[in-house]
Amino acid sequence: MLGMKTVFITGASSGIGFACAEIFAREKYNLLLASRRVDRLHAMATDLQNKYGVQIHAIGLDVRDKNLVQKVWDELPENWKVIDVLINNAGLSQGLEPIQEGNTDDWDRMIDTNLKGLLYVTRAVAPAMQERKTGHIINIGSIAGKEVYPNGNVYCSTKHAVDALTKAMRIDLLPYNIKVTSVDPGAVETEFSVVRFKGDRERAKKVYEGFTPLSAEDVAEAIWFAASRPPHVNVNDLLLMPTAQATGTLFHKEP
Ligand code: NDP
Ligand code: 8X3
Repeated sequence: MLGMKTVFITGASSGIGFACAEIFAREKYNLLLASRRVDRLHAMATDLQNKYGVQIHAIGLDVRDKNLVQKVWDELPENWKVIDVLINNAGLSQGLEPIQEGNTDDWDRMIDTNLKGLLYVTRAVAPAMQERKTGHIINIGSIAGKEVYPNGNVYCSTKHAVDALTKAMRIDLLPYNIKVTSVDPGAVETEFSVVRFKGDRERAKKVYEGFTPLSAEDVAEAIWFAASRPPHVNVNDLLLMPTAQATGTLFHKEP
C-alpha cells in the first residue's frame, strides 16, 4: 500500500459507485469497496486487480446498520483505515407517491440509507482523517437536494439533508484540513429507477426515453475531477445535469 492512496466507496456494486471504482483504480488508488451485494464486489475486484494492479478490499455492508458499520471499521486491518477519499455514494429511492399515499417502509429505507447510513460511515471514518489532518469526503447528493418535485417528497428531503450535512461537515472539519464536497447529478441511467420502481424495468426504462441521460461514468469523472484538485483547492458543490434537463422535472425530450 506504501505510496498509494486509498478510496473508500460505499454503494460500489452498481451505477455511480461501480464507475468510481474503475476510475480510481485507473488512477492507481487502492479500493475499499462496500455494498450489500458482496458477490458483485468480489467479481469486480478480480477484474480491476487484473486490469490495474491495485489492491482491493471488498466488504459486505448494509450502511443502515449502525453497529455493523462501526464493527466493520474497527476490524479492518490498520493499513485499510488510512482513507484519503471517502465517497458516500450508497443511496436509493423507493416509490414515487404523493405524501398522503406514501409507504412508510419506503420512507424508512430512504432515510436510513441516504441520511443515517451516510452519517454512520462518516462517523466511523472521519476521526482517522482528523488525526492525520488530511482527507476528502465526497457526498453524492442530487438535483433532488436542490429542488423538490411532485411525489419526490421523502427522497428529496433526504438529499436536501445531505446538502445541509455537506455544508455542516465542511465547517466542523475545517480545522483538520479535510475537504468536503457534494456532487449533485440530475438524471443518471443506472439501476436507480429499477430500484425506485421496485423491479419494474419497463417503467424504469421510460424515465430515460427521448433524451440522453448522464451515464454513471460521466458522474464518476466529475467526482474524480473534485478528488484530483491540488491540496489547496476544494470543490464545494458540483451540480451536473444532462444537457436535455433544465430542472428536476423539465426535460427536452425528442418523440
Ligand atoms: P444504483 O442503484 O445503480 O446504485 C446504488 C448503490 O447503493 C448500489 O451499489 C447499492 O448496493 C448501494 N446501496 C443501496 N442501499 C445500500 C445499503 N443499505 N447499504 C450499502 N449499500 C447500499 O444507483 P446510482 O448509482 O444511481 O446511485 C448512487 C447514488 O447516486 C445514490 O446516492 C443516489 O441517490 C444518487 N443519485 C442518483 C441519480 C440517478 O439519477 N441515478 C441522480 C442523483 C443522485 P447494494 O444494493 O449491493 O447494497
Ligand atoms: C436522482 C435523480 O431526478 O430522480 O437523485 O431525483 S431524481
